[in-house]
Amino acid sequence: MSKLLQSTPRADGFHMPAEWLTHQQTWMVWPERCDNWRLGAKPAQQAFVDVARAIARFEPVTVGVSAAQYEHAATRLAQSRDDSKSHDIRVIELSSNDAWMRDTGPTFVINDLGEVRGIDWMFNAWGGLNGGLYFPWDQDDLVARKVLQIERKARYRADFILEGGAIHVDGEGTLLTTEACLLNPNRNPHLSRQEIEAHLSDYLGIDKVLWLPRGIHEDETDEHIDNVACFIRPGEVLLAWTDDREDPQYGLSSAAFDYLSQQTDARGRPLTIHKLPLPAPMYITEEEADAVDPSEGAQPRLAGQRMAASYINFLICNGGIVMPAFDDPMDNVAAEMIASLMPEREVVQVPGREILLGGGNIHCITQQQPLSR
Ligand code: KQY
Repeated sequence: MSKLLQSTPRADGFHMPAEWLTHQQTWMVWPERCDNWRLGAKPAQQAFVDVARAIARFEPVTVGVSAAQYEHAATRLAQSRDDSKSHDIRVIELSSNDAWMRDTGPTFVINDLGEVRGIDWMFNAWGGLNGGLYFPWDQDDLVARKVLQIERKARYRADFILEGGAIHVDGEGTLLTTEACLLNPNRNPHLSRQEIEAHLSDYLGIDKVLWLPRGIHEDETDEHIDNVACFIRPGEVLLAWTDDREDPQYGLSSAAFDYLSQQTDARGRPLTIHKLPLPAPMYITEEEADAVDPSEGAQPRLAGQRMAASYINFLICNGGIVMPAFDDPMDNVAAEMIASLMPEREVVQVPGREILLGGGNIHCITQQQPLSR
Protein backbone atom coordinates (compact mmCIF):
# COMPACT_ATOMS: atom_id res chain seq x y z
CA MET A 1 0.00 0.00 0.00
CA SER A 2 1.41 3.38 -0.90
CA LYS A 3 0.98 6.02 1.77
CA LEU A 4 -0.84 9.29 0.96
CA LEU A 5 1.18 12.16 2.45
CA GLN A 6 -0.39 15.43 3.58
CA SER A 7 2.78 17.55 3.46
CA THR A 8 4.77 18.67 0.39
CA PRO A 9 8.00 17.19 -1.00
CA ARG A 10 10.01 20.33 -0.27
CA ALA A 11 8.88 20.41 3.35
CA ASP A 12 9.99 16.76 3.64
CA GLY A 13 13.41 17.34 2.02
CA PHE A 14 12.55 15.91 -1.44
CA HIS A 15 13.13 17.41 -4.90
CA MET A 16 12.75 16.36 -8.54
CA PRO A 17 16.08 15.05 -9.83
CA ALA A 18 17.41 15.72 -13.32
CA GLU A 19 16.52 13.12 -15.94
CA TRP A 20 20.17 12.06 -16.23
CA LEU A 21 20.28 10.73 -12.65
CA THR A 22 20.41 6.90 -12.68
CA HIS A 23 16.99 5.31 -13.26
CA GLN A 24 15.45 2.25 -11.65
CA GLN A 25 13.26 1.85 -14.72
CA THR A 26 11.12 3.68 -17.28
CA TRP A 27 7.32 3.45 -17.43
CA MET A 28 5.12 3.43 -20.56
CA VAL A 29 1.47 2.77 -21.49
CA TRP A 30 0.29 0.72 -24.49
CA PRO A 31 -1.54 2.74 -27.21
CA GLU A 32 -5.00 1.47 -28.15
CA ARG A 33 -7.56 4.14 -28.90
CA CYS A 34 -8.57 4.10 -32.55
CA ASP A 35 -9.77 7.72 -32.48
CA ASN A 36 -6.22 8.91 -31.88
CA TRP A 37 -4.02 6.21 -33.43
CA ARG A 38 -4.56 5.21 -37.04
CA LEU A 39 -5.33 1.72 -38.35
CA GLY A 40 -6.59 0.41 -35.02
CA ALA A 41 -3.38 1.63 -33.35
CA LYS A 42 -1.32 -1.14 -34.97
CA PRO A 43 1.46 1.07 -36.41
CA ALA A 44 1.65 3.01 -33.13
CA GLN A 45 1.93 -0.25 -31.18
CA GLN A 46 4.93 -1.21 -33.32
CA ALA A 47 6.47 2.20 -32.65
CA PHE A 48 5.94 1.77 -28.89
CA VAL A 49 7.52 -1.71 -29.07
CA ASP A 50 10.53 -0.16 -30.81
CA VAL A 51 10.80 2.52 -28.13
CA ALA A 52 10.44 0.02 -25.26
CA ARG A 53 13.11 -2.21 -26.75
CA ALA A 54 15.46 0.69 -27.35
CA ILE A 55 15.10 1.79 -23.72
CA ALA A 56 15.53 -1.79 -22.50
CA ARG A 57 19.04 -1.70 -23.96
CA PHE A 58 19.83 0.64 -21.07
CA GLU A 59 17.38 -0.05 -18.22
CA PRO A 60 14.24 -2.04 -17.28
CA VAL A 61 10.89 -0.94 -18.68
CA THR A 62 7.34 -1.43 -17.36
CA VAL A 63 4.43 -1.11 -19.81
CA GLY A 64 0.84 -0.70 -18.58
CA VAL A 65 -1.79 -2.37 -20.78
CA SER A 66 -5.58 -2.76 -20.66
CA ALA A 67 -7.02 -6.19 -19.85
CA ALA A 68 -8.29 -6.48 -23.41
CA GLN A 69 -4.85 -5.97 -24.96
CA TYR A 70 -2.75 -7.68 -22.26
CA GLU A 71 -1.99 -10.91 -24.12
CA HIS A 72 -1.31 -9.13 -27.38
CA ALA A 73 0.98 -6.50 -25.87
CA ALA A 74 2.85 -9.06 -23.78
CA THR A 75 3.54 -11.11 -26.89
CA ARG A 76 4.62 -8.11 -28.93
CA LEU A 77 6.85 -6.75 -26.19
CA ALA A 78 8.50 -10.08 -25.39
CA GLN A 79 12.21 -9.90 -26.06
CA SER A 80 13.66 -12.30 -28.61
CA ARG A 81 16.49 -14.64 -27.65
CA ASP A 82 18.96 -12.36 -29.43
CA ASP A 83 18.17 -9.64 -26.92
CA SER A 84 19.83 -11.49 -24.04
CA LYS A 85 21.78 -8.37 -23.07
CA SER A 86 18.58 -6.32 -22.78
CA HIS A 87 16.88 -5.43 -19.54
CA ASP A 88 13.47 -6.81 -18.67
CA ILE A 89 10.26 -5.39 -20.20
CA ARG A 90 7.56 -6.01 -17.60
CA VAL A 91 3.95 -5.89 -18.80
CA ILE A 92 1.23 -5.12 -16.23
CA GLU A 93 -2.51 -4.60 -16.47
CA LEU A 94 -3.32 -0.89 -16.11
CA SER A 95 -6.42 1.02 -17.23
CA SER A 96 -5.91 4.32 -19.01
CA ASN A 97 -7.60 6.65 -21.50
CA ASP A 98 -4.54 6.90 -23.75
CA ALA A 99 -0.82 6.31 -23.70
CA TRP A 100 1.03 9.42 -22.45
CA MET A 101 2.90 8.23 -19.36
CA ARG A 102 4.98 11.41 -19.14
CA ASP A 103 1.79 13.34 -18.42
CA THR A 104 -0.32 10.82 -16.51
CA GLY A 105 2.42 9.06 -14.55
CA PRO A 106 3.90 10.31 -11.29
CA THR A 107 6.74 12.81 -11.11
CA PHE A 108 9.27 11.10 -8.87
CA VAL A 109 11.15 13.04 -6.21
CA ILE A 110 14.21 12.04 -4.20
CA ASN A 111 15.89 13.11 -0.93
CA ASP A 112 19.52 13.19 0.24
CA LEU A 113 19.26 9.60 1.50
CA GLY A 114 18.20 8.44 -1.96
CA GLU A 115 14.62 7.69 -0.89
CA VAL A 116 12.06 8.07 -3.68
CA ARG A 117 8.46 9.28 -3.48
CA GLY A 118 5.99 10.35 -6.16
CA ILE A 119 3.76 13.32 -7.02
CA ASP A 120 0.30 12.54 -8.34
CA TRP A 121 -0.68 15.72 -10.19
CA MET A 122 -4.27 16.44 -11.16
CA PHE A 123 -4.76 15.64 -14.86
CA ASN A 124 -7.37 17.17 -17.22
CA ALA A 125 -6.27 15.86 -20.65
CA TRP A 126 -4.37 19.05 -21.55
CA GLY A 127 -7.16 21.55 -20.93
CA GLY A 128 -10.33 19.78 -19.81
CA LEU A 129 -13.48 20.97 -21.52
CA ASN A 130 -11.67 24.15 -22.59
CA GLY A 131 -9.42 22.85 -25.35
CA GLY A 132 -8.52 19.46 -23.87
CA LEU A 133 -7.77 16.58 -26.21
CA TYR A 134 -10.20 13.89 -25.11
CA PHE A 135 -13.04 13.11 -22.73
CA PRO A 136 -13.25 11.32 -20.33
CA TRP A 137 -9.84 11.27 -18.66
CA ASP A 138 -10.78 9.66 -15.33
CA GLN A 139 -8.64 6.55 -15.83
CA ASP A 140 -5.61 8.62 -16.81
CA ASP A 141 -5.99 10.62 -13.62
CA LEU A 142 -5.59 7.37 -11.64
CA VAL A 143 -2.42 6.19 -13.40
CA ALA A 144 0.10 7.96 -11.14
CA ARG A 145 -1.57 6.64 -8.00
CA LYS A 146 -1.55 3.06 -9.34
CA VAL A 147 2.11 3.26 -10.40
CA LEU A 148 3.07 4.45 -6.93
CA GLN A 149 1.06 1.67 -5.30
CA ILE A 150 2.72 -0.95 -7.50
CA GLU A 151 6.13 0.45 -6.55
CA ARG A 152 5.14 0.95 -2.87
CA LYS A 153 6.22 4.59 -3.03
CA ALA A 154 4.64 7.25 -0.82
CA ARG A 155 2.38 9.64 -2.74
CA TYR A 156 1.72 13.38 -2.67
CA ARG A 157 -1.60 14.25 -4.34
CA ALA A 158 -1.12 17.79 -5.64
CA ASP A 159 -4.10 20.13 -5.73
CA PHE A 160 -2.73 21.46 -9.02
CA ILE A 161 -3.13 20.51 -12.68
CA LEU A 162 0.19 19.67 -14.28
CA GLU A 163 1.57 17.29 -16.91
CA GLY A 164 5.10 15.92 -16.65
CA GLY A 165 5.84 17.13 -20.20
CA ALA A 166 5.25 20.71 -19.06
CA ILE A 167 8.41 20.78 -16.91
CA HIS A 168 12.13 20.06 -17.17
CA VAL A 169 14.58 20.51 -14.27
CA ASP A 170 18.35 20.63 -13.92
CA GLY A 171 18.24 18.93 -10.49
CA GLU A 172 20.04 21.95 -9.01
CA GLY A 173 17.09 24.24 -8.39
CA THR A 174 16.11 25.41 -11.90
CA LEU A 175 12.90 24.55 -13.74
CA LEU A 176 12.12 25.22 -17.41
CA THR A 177 8.54 25.63 -18.62
CA THR A 178 6.43 27.59 -21.12
CA GLU A 179 3.98 30.40 -20.39
CA ALA A 180 1.76 29.07 -23.20
CA CYS A 181 1.06 25.95 -21.18
CA LEU A 182 1.36 26.72 -17.48
CA LEU A 183 -0.33 30.13 -17.68
CA ASN A 184 -3.08 28.81 -19.95
CA PRO A 185 -6.50 29.43 -18.33
CA ASN A 186 -7.38 25.80 -19.08
CA ARG A 187 -4.95 24.51 -16.41
CA ASN A 188 -5.02 26.45 -13.10
CA PRO A 189 -6.94 29.66 -13.87
CA HIS A 190 -7.36 30.58 -10.19
CA LEU A 191 -3.58 30.85 -9.67
CA SER A 192 -1.29 33.77 -10.55
CA ARG A 193 2.18 33.25 -12.03
CA GLN A 194 3.68 33.76 -8.55
CA GLU A 195 1.29 31.21 -7.02
CA ILE A 196 2.16 28.71 -9.76
CA GLU A 197 5.86 29.24 -9.04
CA ALA A 198 5.15 28.65 -5.34
CA HIS A 199 3.42 25.34 -6.13
CA LEU A 200 6.33 24.26 -8.34
CA SER A 201 8.74 25.14 -5.55
CA ASP A 202 6.73 23.28 -2.89
CA TYR A 203 6.32 20.12 -4.96
CA LEU A 204 9.52 19.97 -6.99
CA GLY A 205 11.95 21.65 -4.59
CA ILE A 206 13.07 24.17 -7.20
CA ASP A 207 14.19 27.76 -6.55
CA LYS A 208 13.86 29.43 -9.94
CA VAL A 209 11.45 29.07 -12.86
CA LEU A 210 12.59 29.97 -16.39
CA TRP A 211 9.53 30.84 -18.48
CA LEU A 212 9.90 30.39 -22.23
CA PRO A 213 7.03 32.33 -23.81
CA ARG A 214 6.11 29.64 -26.34
CA GLY A 215 6.95 26.10 -27.43
CA ILE A 216 6.58 24.33 -30.79
CA HIS A 217 4.10 25.69 -33.33
CA GLU A 218 0.86 23.64 -33.44
CA ASP A 219 1.80 21.57 -30.39
CA GLU A 220 -1.58 20.38 -29.11
CA THR A 221 -0.41 20.21 -25.48
CA ASP A 222 -0.46 24.02 -25.44
CA GLU A 223 3.26 23.89 -26.19
CA HIS A 224 4.91 21.67 -23.61
CA ILE A 225 8.53 22.41 -22.78
CA ASP A 226 9.58 18.80 -23.48
CA ASN A 227 9.10 19.36 -27.20
CA VAL A 228 11.05 22.61 -27.44
CA ALA A 229 13.88 22.72 -24.88
CA CYS A 230 15.61 20.68 -22.18
CA PHE A 231 18.66 20.73 -19.94
CA ILE A 232 21.50 18.44 -20.94
CA ARG A 233 23.47 19.29 -17.78
CA PRO A 234 23.30 22.16 -15.29
CA GLY A 235 23.86 25.45 -17.11
CA GLU A 236 23.31 23.98 -20.62
CA VAL A 237 20.07 24.00 -22.58
CA LEU A 238 19.21 22.39 -25.90
CA LEU A 239 16.70 24.46 -27.89
CA ALA A 240 14.72 23.38 -30.98
CA TRP A 241 15.75 25.67 -33.83
CA THR A 242 15.00 26.62 -37.42
CA ASP A 243 16.85 29.16 -39.57
CA ASP A 244 13.80 29.54 -41.84
CA ARG A 245 12.45 33.03 -41.12
CA GLU A 246 9.27 32.21 -43.06
CA ASP A 247 8.43 29.38 -40.64
CA PRO A 248 6.16 30.47 -37.74
CA GLN A 249 8.51 28.46 -35.52
CA TYR A 250 11.33 30.94 -36.19
CA GLY A 251 9.72 33.63 -34.03
CA LEU A 252 8.93 31.17 -31.24
CA SER A 253 12.45 29.73 -31.11
CA SER A 254 14.05 33.18 -31.43
CA ALA A 255 12.00 34.50 -28.51
CA ALA A 256 13.08 31.51 -26.42
CA PHE A 257 16.73 32.05 -27.40
CA ASP A 258 16.60 35.77 -26.54
CA TYR A 259 14.92 35.05 -23.21
CA LEU A 260 17.34 32.28 -22.19
CA SER A 261 20.35 34.39 -23.25
CA GLN A 262 19.40 36.97 -20.64
CA GLN A 263 18.76 34.55 -17.79
CA THR A 264 20.85 32.85 -15.15
CA ASP A 265 19.91 29.57 -13.45
CA ALA A 266 19.07 29.07 -9.78
CA ARG A 267 22.78 29.02 -8.91
CA GLY A 268 23.50 32.24 -10.80
CA ARG A 269 25.16 30.61 -13.85
CA PRO A 270 24.51 32.10 -17.32
CA LEU A 271 23.11 29.49 -19.70
CA THR A 272 24.89 27.97 -22.67
CA ILE A 273 22.24 27.44 -25.36
CA HIS A 274 22.72 24.84 -28.10
CA LYS A 275 20.47 25.16 -31.16
CA LEU A 276 19.19 21.72 -32.20
CA PRO A 277 17.83 21.80 -35.76
CA LEU A 278 14.22 20.84 -36.40
CA PRO A 279 13.17 18.50 -39.18
CA ALA A 280 11.43 20.12 -42.17
CA PRO A 281 7.74 20.85 -41.45
CA MET A 282 5.66 17.65 -41.40
CA TYR A 283 1.95 17.36 -42.21
CA ILE A 284 -0.71 14.67 -41.72
CA THR A 285 -1.44 12.99 -45.05
CA GLU A 286 -4.94 12.21 -46.30
CA GLU A 287 -4.26 8.50 -45.98
CA GLU A 288 -3.16 8.92 -42.35
CA ALA A 289 -6.14 11.13 -41.43
CA ASP A 290 -8.61 8.72 -43.05
CA ALA A 291 -7.24 5.82 -41.02
CA VAL A 292 -8.14 7.42 -37.65
CA ASP A 293 -11.66 6.48 -36.47
CA PRO A 294 -13.46 9.74 -35.64
CA SER A 295 -15.26 9.97 -32.28
CA GLU A 296 -17.01 12.62 -30.23
CA GLY A 297 -14.61 11.98 -27.36
CA ALA A 298 -11.42 13.01 -29.16
CA GLN A 299 -10.28 15.87 -31.36
CA PRO A 300 -10.24 15.04 -35.06
CA ARG A 301 -7.08 14.38 -37.06
CA LEU A 302 -7.24 16.36 -40.29
CA ALA A 303 -5.23 15.95 -43.48
CA GLY A 304 -2.85 18.86 -43.99
CA GLN A 305 -2.50 19.62 -40.27
CA ARG A 306 1.08 20.47 -39.34
CA MET A 307 2.54 18.18 -36.71
CA ALA A 308 4.79 19.36 -33.88
CA ALA A 309 7.85 17.36 -34.90
CA SER A 310 10.97 17.97 -32.80
CA TYR A 311 14.12 16.01 -31.93
CA ILE A 312 14.08 17.53 -28.43
CA ASN A 313 11.41 14.98 -27.50
CA PHE A 314 13.97 12.33 -26.44
CA LEU A 315 14.49 10.33 -23.27
CA ILE A 316 17.77 10.30 -21.38
CA CYS A 317 18.27 6.84 -19.86
CA ASN A 318 21.08 4.95 -18.14
CA GLY A 319 23.99 5.37 -20.55
CA GLY A 320 21.73 6.16 -23.50
CA ILE A 321 19.53 8.62 -25.36
CA VAL A 322 16.45 7.31 -27.17
CA MET A 323 15.37 9.90 -29.73
CA PRO A 324 12.97 10.09 -32.67
CA ALA A 325 13.91 9.94 -36.34
CA PHE A 326 11.57 11.35 -39.00
CA ASP A 327 13.09 10.13 -42.26
CA ASP A 328 14.46 13.65 -42.70
CA PRO A 329 17.96 14.80 -43.70
CA MET A 330 18.24 16.44 -40.26
CA ASP A 331 17.90 13.06 -38.49
CA ASN A 332 21.66 12.46 -38.67
CA VAL A 333 22.60 16.04 -37.92
CA ALA A 334 20.45 16.06 -34.77
CA ALA A 335 21.68 12.64 -33.61
CA GLU A 336 25.32 13.60 -34.14
CA MET A 337 24.88 16.86 -32.30
CA ILE A 338 23.26 15.15 -29.31
CA ALA A 339 25.97 12.47 -29.33
CA SER A 340 28.71 15.09 -29.32
CA LEU A 341 27.06 17.06 -26.52
CA MET A 342 26.55 13.96 -24.36
CA PRO A 343 29.48 11.75 -25.42
CA GLU A 344 29.08 9.53 -22.35
CA ARG A 345 25.77 8.20 -23.78
CA GLU A 346 24.91 6.04 -26.76
CA VAL A 347 22.31 7.62 -29.05
CA VAL A 348 19.63 5.28 -30.44
CA GLN A 349 17.10 6.58 -32.98
CA VAL A 350 13.62 5.11 -33.32
CA PRO A 351 11.06 6.01 -36.02
CA GLY A 352 8.96 8.81 -34.55
CA ARG A 353 6.25 9.59 -37.12
CA GLU A 354 3.59 7.20 -35.77
CA ILE A 355 3.95 8.61 -32.24
CA LEU A 356 3.90 12.14 -33.64
CA LEU A 357 0.61 11.39 -35.43
CA GLY A 358 -0.89 10.74 -31.98
CA GLY A 359 0.27 14.16 -30.77
CA GLY A 360 3.63 13.70 -29.05
CA ASN A 361 6.86 11.76 -29.10
CA ILE A 362 9.29 9.59 -27.12
CA HIS A 363 9.62 11.82 -24.06
CA CYS A 364 5.82 12.17 -23.91
CA ILE A 365 5.22 8.41 -23.79
CA THR A 366 7.85 7.63 -21.13
CA GLN A 367 8.38 8.44 -17.45
CA GLN A 368 11.64 7.65 -15.67
CA GLN A 369 11.75 6.41 -12.09
CA PRO A 370 14.99 7.33 -10.32
CA LEU A 371 16.95 4.60 -8.58
CA SER A 372 16.30 4.51 -4.84
CA ARG A 373 19.15 3.73 -2.48
O1 KQY B 1 2.86 15.26 -26.05
C1 KQY B 1 2.31 14.94 -25.06
N1 KQY B 1 2.92 15.10 -23.91
C2 KQY B 1 0.97 14.41 -25.03
C3 KQY B 1 0.24 14.56 -26.28
C4 KQY B 1 -1.17 14.12 -26.12
C5 KQY B 1 -1.83 13.96 -27.39
C6 KQY B 1 -3.21 13.41 -27.26
N2 KQY B 1 -3.77 13.22 -28.53
